[in-house]
Amino acid sequence: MSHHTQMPKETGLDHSLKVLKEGYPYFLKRREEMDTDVFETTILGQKAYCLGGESGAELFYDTSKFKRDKAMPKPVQKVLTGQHGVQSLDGKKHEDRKKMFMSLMSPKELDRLTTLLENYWYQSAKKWESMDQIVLYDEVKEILCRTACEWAGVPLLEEEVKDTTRNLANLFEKTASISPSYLQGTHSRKKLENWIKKLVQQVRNGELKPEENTTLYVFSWHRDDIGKLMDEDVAAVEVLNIIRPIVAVAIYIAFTAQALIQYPNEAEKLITKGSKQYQYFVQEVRRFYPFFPFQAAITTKDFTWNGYPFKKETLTVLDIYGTNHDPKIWENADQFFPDRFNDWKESPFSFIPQGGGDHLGGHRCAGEWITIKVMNVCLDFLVNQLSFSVPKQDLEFNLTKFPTLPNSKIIFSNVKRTK
Ligand code: HEM
Ligand code: MYR
Repeated sequence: MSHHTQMPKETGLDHSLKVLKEGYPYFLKRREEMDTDVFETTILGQKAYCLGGESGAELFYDTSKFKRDKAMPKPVQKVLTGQHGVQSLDGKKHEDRKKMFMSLMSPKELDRLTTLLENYWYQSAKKWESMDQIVLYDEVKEILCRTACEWAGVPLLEEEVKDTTRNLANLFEKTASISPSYLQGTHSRKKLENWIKKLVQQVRNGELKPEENTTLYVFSWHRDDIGKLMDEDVAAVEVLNIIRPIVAVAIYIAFTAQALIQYPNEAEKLITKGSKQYQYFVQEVRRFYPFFPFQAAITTKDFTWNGYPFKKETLTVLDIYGTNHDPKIWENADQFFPDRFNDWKESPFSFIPQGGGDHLGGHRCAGEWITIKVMNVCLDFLVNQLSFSVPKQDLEFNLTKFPTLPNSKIIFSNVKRTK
């Protein structure tokens, strides 16, 4: 007989509004109050388990107990992720699809992306020299849109750059906003899916011949375990699952710049301490700043964990932000301190800005290495290849916006290239 204990529980009717009102810290606040890595609450009109901390994350990524099919709320699918993509798959189907994504992530392909990115940064920086001031976040979104499309083998004309950047950004900027802004998100998704779907058709009928190592080629010709090509709609969703999040790295670049401005002592160390310090800085930006707030799954069976009974078919939420700020894992968790990564004992479940567990065997972010690479390249540019002034501006960020961003979006003036 297993011994059952009552799971800590937040009482009351439905707490969805509290999640929206309190924002990123909602789950950690409850976990600290109840001193627990797991508690039960009611959100989206249903009972839900909330997991966080190292032990909670480890449980969440146990694929014998949780599935992703139908876990993501529909409004999120209709804007951010699309439907029937890798995020919603389980078991063998997921493994096959995830292998397809990870096949793009070789060091050689990351180098190709780096070269494109450096080139577009350089061109933009030249343009900035003749401007009074720039909004860094907006500029970087455009740089990353050009980089992502070219890297993915997706043709993009100069006159399409502005609209495409805006539509891709709408997918992650408007997901969690209230209408009519949300409707712009659904509209952008429809447009983008139609666009990419046509390109997949053209690849398949031979009208368009992207390089064989590119996303567009690989995804258009990928055959699953039973030898079937993906539906055109699904192929479009998956190509967007590459180019959208590359553009979203702009949010981390805005926070990187915010950190350079707010923590001049840490910025100074980059100049005196060399390349390892860049890696610590990037990791600390990913830990410290709020981005992907939480992830959802559904229990596949009844089971007991640490004495707590879990019921089958129950929504379960992983607290990403709170795990990265968990005082049980991180000393002075609310301080920006890159050197903490100097002697960090690497664990797949304590540092989870882009999900935890395993890339191939689980749902951990397929683009984590791209993200880190892009952030390193941009940090180097900001520190070593540009000079700029920082006019008075509002650098705060609002913890109740998903995703959030420094309010000013980072304004630079007097931008000059130093190399
Ligand atoms: C999944 C965060 C960038 C592609 C995820 C997940 C998170 C995440 C939290 C879900 C993990 C889970 O389900 O347990 C982020 C953040 C990024 C980022 C904060 C910064 C911008 C990227 C990039 C790419 C990418 C650059 C591709 C080039 C994916 C894909 C998945 C995913 C394909 C689905 C994986 C699966 O379901 O197996 N990401 N990501 N992401 N990410 Fe990212
Ligand atoms: C991407 O996949 O494009 C990168 C990260 C985008 C983050 C957007 C976060 C706001 C949406 C909240 C979703 C909650 C999921 C249950």
